[in-house]
Amino acid sequence: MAAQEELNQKGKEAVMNFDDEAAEEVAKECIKTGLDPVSLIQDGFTAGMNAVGDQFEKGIVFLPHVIAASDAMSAGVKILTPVLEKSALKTEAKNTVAIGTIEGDIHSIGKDIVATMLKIAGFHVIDLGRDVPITSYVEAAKNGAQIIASSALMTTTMVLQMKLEEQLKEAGVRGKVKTMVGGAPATQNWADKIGADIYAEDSSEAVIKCKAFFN
Ligand code: B12
Repeated sequence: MAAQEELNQKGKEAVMNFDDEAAEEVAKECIKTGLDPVSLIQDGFTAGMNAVGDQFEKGIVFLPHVIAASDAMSAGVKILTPVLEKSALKTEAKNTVAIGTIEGDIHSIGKDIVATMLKIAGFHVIDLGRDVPITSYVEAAKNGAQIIASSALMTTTMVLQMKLEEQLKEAGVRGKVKTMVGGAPATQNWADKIGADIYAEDSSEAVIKCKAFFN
């Protein structure tokens, strides 16, 4: 197995074993050996998180396990983030993306990854956080953000992405910004239905589509 694959597998296992320390160790090993941190996040930690998500859906593990797995993932990502952001400083940040997890939704892992990858790609990213009131996105649009990005992980909260479209229109700023939606339940169909400009399935696609918008 190639070194990167082996490292990713260790990252996946650390998350599946709810092991913060192991996740941190894998992250440190990644930095030390000069392997790709983006691959470790996407093909290692995220793969582990998705596996735990599947087990949760099947009733094999329960909410405390999901919390423990997401803590392990966050511990690993936290070690990698400064390294990732260092490479971002080399590019000149000029285009602004305001991103947050929508009102009522506290799922932040995916949103954080998208925010980090956009930063690495040279965007100026305003992270609004999670459980973000619609009014905060509207404020960001008024204050000059060019892309308003919202994450929703639940079918109950994704409807608020539609409300966001409406409130941007009501505030008279919809024409000034592009909107981007994402999160597990969101699809291209959903984006089309609510009138969002960009849908991306994952962080790599989000970067490609945001770059295409500015070019
Ligand atoms: C981890 C997790 C949690 C953690 C969150 C920790 C954190 N800080 O984020 C905790 C334990 C806190 C949690 C809580 C809850 N959860 Co939860 N959770 C999950 C789980 C297992 C994984 C989500 C995750 O982090 N995946 C890994 C990341 C990397 O993937 P991602 O989020 O999909 O992000 C990627 C893409 O979607 C995309 N993306 C994400 N955001 C954006 C934004 C933009 C703009 C773009 C372009 C792209 C993009 O790019 C990302 C990177 O590739 C999912 C199951 C699943 N398989 O999705 C359930 C899940 C989302 N949770 C669920 C539920 C129900 C809950 C709770 C209500 C549980 C409860 N009974 O209390 C609460 C919610 C409370 C609230 N108000 O929000 C349900 C939602 C069901 C539904 N369809 O509505 C799911 C689907 C599980 C299930 N099958 O029941 N959860």
